[in-house]
Amino acid sequence: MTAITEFVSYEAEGDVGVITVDSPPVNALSFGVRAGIKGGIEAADADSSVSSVVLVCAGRTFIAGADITEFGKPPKAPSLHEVIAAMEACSKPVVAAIHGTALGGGLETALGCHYRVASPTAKVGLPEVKLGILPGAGGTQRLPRVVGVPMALEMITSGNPIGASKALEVGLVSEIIDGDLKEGAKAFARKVVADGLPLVKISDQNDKLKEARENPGMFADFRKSIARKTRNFEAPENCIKAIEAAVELPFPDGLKRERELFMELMQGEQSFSQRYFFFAERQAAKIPDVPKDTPLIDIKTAGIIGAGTMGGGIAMNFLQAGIPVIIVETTQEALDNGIAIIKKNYAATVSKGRMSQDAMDKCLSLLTGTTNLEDIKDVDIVIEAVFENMDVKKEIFTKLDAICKDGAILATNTSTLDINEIGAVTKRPEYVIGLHFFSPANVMKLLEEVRTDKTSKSVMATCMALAKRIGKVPAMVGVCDGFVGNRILHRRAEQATQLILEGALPQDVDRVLYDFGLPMGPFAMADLAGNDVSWRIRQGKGQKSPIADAICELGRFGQKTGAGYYLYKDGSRTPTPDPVVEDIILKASKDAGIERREISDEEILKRCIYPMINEGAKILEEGIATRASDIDVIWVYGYGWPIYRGGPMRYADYIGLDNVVKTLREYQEQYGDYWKPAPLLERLASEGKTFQDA
Ligand code: TC6
Repeated sequence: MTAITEFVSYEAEGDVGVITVDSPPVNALSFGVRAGIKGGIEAADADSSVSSVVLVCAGRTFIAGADITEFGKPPKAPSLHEVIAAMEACSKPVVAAIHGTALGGGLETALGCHYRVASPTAKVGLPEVKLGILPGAGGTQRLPRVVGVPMALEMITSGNPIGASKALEVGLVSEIIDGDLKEGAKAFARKVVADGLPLVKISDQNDKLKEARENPGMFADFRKSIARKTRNFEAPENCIKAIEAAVELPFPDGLKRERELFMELMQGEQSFSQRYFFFAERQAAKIPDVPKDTPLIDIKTAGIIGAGTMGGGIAMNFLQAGIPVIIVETTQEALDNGIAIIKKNYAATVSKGRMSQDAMDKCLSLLTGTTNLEDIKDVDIVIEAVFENMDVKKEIFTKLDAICKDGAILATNTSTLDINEIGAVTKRPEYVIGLHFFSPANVMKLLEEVRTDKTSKSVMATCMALAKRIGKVPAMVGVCDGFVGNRILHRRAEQATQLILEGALPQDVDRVLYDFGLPMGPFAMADLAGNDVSWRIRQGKGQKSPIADAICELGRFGQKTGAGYYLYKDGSRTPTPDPVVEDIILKASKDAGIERREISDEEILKRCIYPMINEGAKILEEGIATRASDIDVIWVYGYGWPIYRGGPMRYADYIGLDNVVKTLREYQEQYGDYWKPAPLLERLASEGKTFQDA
């Protein structure tokens, strides 16, 4: 075996030259891998003992893409283009042997081979759009030449991979290899030689482009079909333009156009933020004081207290991961209702074709309902999801402590209450943790995990791993009112309310935040969540909020009652501004002695977002969040902050912390100390640093 580079080796195995990439964790195309593959091809070409070549990867996956850590650094030859060109030009058939995932540059490398074979569990895709870029090594030119334009448009603009059997069906791979992949690939390569099959250069193939050449309207239709999903994103449009170039231009010119469109994206803020977020998400899964090898608690079964909206949604996550769930309610009626809703949700997913009937049946077979708390005595983890009341939660945790087996994790889904206080009623506070799911709990990706002063490392490590198992993205935070997500949300809500008192209307505030990229503004969100919940919390705390209270006093609890800050006519979910609400707002301004004024969109945006940033800085300073990027993960996955703006903290870095401080100081002078910049923010700004340096 010859080491071509540190990460790539070449060996003649009989009459097949085998190039092996071994660059953990995911065989990304760093300089050493690119140079190694090119060198391997040259070695195979020059090796008279071999008549074909196999490219295979060691470890858990084929090449998972370009090395994202190299982006933004000066390019180092050979480029991926040169590597792929060398493979296509090889005088002997080159076969890619794919296992795990062939993604991005990994699939582009495979498309540069003359043939591809795959193991049955392999997945292939071009996920670059999720990083705000496009497949820049010929992917937009080669993929449509193999699978046709409609499927290439779908794969490249969604970034979603396809499985091996689909890849076989559409001709992206030639054979699925059961058993030893390398041996299977070698046998395939020998067959290519024995049967005298051609050295297929995808760049020469034009047949699959014919359909689009004859139907240029295809692109306009496709643009329309994804417009809502891709609102404000730049990358999907450039992906489409690049595929159009594949149809309209000869291959070399198409490649050039792809390059221009790629560079445009690569140099933009959106892709910077999306690449930042890729690593932010992976960082968030790591807790600095919890070592990687911390022993995990085996979670085989779960108990969920409360079959309401949250409890039911939480249960669905576990069922889908194949973990049996016992769900507990106080009355049979509430239990039946809760289980009926779970079934209805699954049935809706099946009817949309997103789940098979078999999978639904399997999930439901893992679900048991009970009104007897004792029935959960043997589960490995309990998640309490009853309404937000400290006394109720304390009572439940006292009972759980008495009933549940030793070593069971006791988690609460509280979004505001002090979990140290909840843990203190048990004899096992080290097993108590917050697992804050976001509504709808079966859909939202975030799991805000809350460690108390006593939560053990093993419980934390287990819950981080569990999050991944049930398809969530976790971020670990500390105890404080509202934890990270809602604490920041409250700052925005305060300003949204203040803005409508001073002169804006709900639709103005909501429009500005929607245009910024959020899925909806604070008032539409309040109407969706139900205004009665916060009304009751205010009543409990003896607090008042003139506009919100007046709206609730009219029974306008939001979408569910057909009216809230907006009207929802005839069951519609589209908010319509309502003069009744405007009157309430004008009266509230008058009562408060406020002379209403015109408020610019720019002021609305800054007034809503800058207090969030300032609160984020305080949260960091207090050690409630470990990293600024964890706050961003929470806001992207829990509240729909646009990923192309990275998160509130990354957005602040983009604006420049000195600019944020300057505006906060101006507001402080105008409106008082609420706006005082957090000391951490002041310090970073004065040192010319960013939150990422904190
Ligand atoms: C592209 O190809 C563009 C080409 C154009 C060229 C002109 N680079 O996700 P995991 C790290 S763009 C560098 O936890 P999994 C990751 O940070 C790329 N590092 O594992 C983590 O490091 P840590 C297109 C990478 O088993 C470790 O590997 N490709 C890369 O849950 C494990 O990752 C993609 O977008 C990379 N490309 O999932 C694919 N990929 O341990 C991106 C991963 O220090 N990758 N790392 O935290 C993935 O989707 C997933 O990693 C996975 C494995 C499905 C491959």
